[in-house]
Amino acid sequence: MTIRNIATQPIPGQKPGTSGLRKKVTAFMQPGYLENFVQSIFDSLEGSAGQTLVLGGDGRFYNRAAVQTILKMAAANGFGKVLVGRGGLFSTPAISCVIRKTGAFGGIVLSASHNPGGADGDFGIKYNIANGGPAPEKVTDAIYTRTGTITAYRISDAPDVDLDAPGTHTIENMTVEVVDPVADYAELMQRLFDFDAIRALFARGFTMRFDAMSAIGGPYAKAIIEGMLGAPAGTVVNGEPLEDFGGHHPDPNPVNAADLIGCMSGAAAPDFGAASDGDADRNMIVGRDFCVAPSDSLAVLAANATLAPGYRDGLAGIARSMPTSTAADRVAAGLGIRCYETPTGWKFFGNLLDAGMATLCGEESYGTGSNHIREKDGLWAVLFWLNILAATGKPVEAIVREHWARFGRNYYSRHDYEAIDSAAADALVTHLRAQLPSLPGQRLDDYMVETADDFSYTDPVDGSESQKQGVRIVFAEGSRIVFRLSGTGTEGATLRVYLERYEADSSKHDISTQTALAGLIAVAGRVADIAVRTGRNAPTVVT
Ligand code: VG1
Ligand code: CO
Repeated sequence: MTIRNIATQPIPGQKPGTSGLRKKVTAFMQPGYLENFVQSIFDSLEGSAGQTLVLGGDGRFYNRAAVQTILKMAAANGFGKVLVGRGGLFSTPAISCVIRKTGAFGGIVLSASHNPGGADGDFGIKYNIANGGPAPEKVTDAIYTRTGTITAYRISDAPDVDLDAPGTHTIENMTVEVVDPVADYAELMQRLFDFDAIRALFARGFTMRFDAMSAIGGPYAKAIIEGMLGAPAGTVVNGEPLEDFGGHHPDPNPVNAADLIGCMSGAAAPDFGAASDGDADRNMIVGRDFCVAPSDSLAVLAANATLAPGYRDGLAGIARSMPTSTAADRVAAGLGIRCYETPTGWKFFGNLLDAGMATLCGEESYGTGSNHIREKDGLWAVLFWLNILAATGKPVEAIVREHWARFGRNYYSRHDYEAIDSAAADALVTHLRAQLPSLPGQRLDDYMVETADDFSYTDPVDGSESQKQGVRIVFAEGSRIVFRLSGTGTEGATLRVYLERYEADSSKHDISTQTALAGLIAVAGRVADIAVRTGRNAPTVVT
């Protein structure tokens, strides 16, 4: 075995977005593409010599090859040990769990998460720091800067490691330990939730359908829900991780998980439905003929948190991303705790969790989590719901309706315009920004603008600042429209329009969401000139 120094040159565009670097898998497979980025990560770290790294991915196309390359590069860059999931697999929450549990230096997550996979799909890579969470912007900025000056990468010419053989292997002076990707995570879940009560619920005949969308959530859901909690075999469907996710788009929402939504309708429907995304950090919660909006899910979990053993002592605070509905704020106010508003992306929750300022966090994009790890966690949310269902004996819909009756309902929807022209998207945002000073005090149809700004965030823990995180127009009585461009897409630009309207009156909680928001949708279209500027008459995806 020898370590080689391979000459390379900077490859433009290796800028991490909302959650790591995501590109078409064909881009990642270009010579030096992955290597340049990985070397830039390693060059940006201080004190990594002899340290432990955790490594794995969601099993999408190119996962195995990328794991082998990174192992050889980690050895050549002086790491002492790498813990890699069997088969090169780890869900994003499980990597976070293992980094924390083993006190590792950091981790590398291979995933493009909710983006499609396969030979024509997307690939991604993300660095996580010692707290188990995604690297903050200070670190990702340093990595990106390094990609612009890199001249060589270091790699061992050792043979491939047998990733299917649990146990210890060596590359140069580095140990590679192939570990069970599920065990530590399952053990943590067992400590947070009342497994006895959930087991008794299933024993009473409670039925569930968990759709893992042929992604990495399957092995975790099978081991925990069917294995430890005794749900019948077959409760978890699409439970085998496939390189192309079986052609599914592993982004759990009612559009992409239409099959699950279909199964949750009618008299034969199971009591409870759930799905997770490519890397198993997102969750969708479904009752019989009833979809739970992610922002509502966060609020319901917060309001009922003390039913779960891991949260029995209550919450220190709640955090949500700015575009997420303010339903959680109402719960926080009721509990007398703070609700923090952060930019989009889980990396902004890390400091609040580390400082003990927030216990639960969530995003409107089907992401929920807590201080148990530093990533959002799909199965965690599903188990939390199961715990609540077991403790209350009520169906999903009743729990949500009672929540609305108590706190009011935040009608909420996100409209995505995918793969639009990048220049047109930028111009649309510029046009919105130009209107910001004149909007407050204006009446737009039925809505009076109270404030309008481009969201900027100052981290209350380290004072770091993030600007231009989304244009928001806030109306009297709490209605909002937020516009931002996606930072995870790989084709053109994606415009996200977030719409929210609060309704306190419980006799008005039965309107369909799009009808309830129709007035705001019209205002959004006009203010941003969406149809003309995007060339689209309707959004690509409505969630
Ligand atoms: C999207 C979501 C955001 C989420 C991010 C990563 O980002 O809106 O809330 O944190 O994906 O989720 P964007 O920039 O495309 O809006 V995942 O499951 O891809 O790690
Ligand atoms: Co994800």
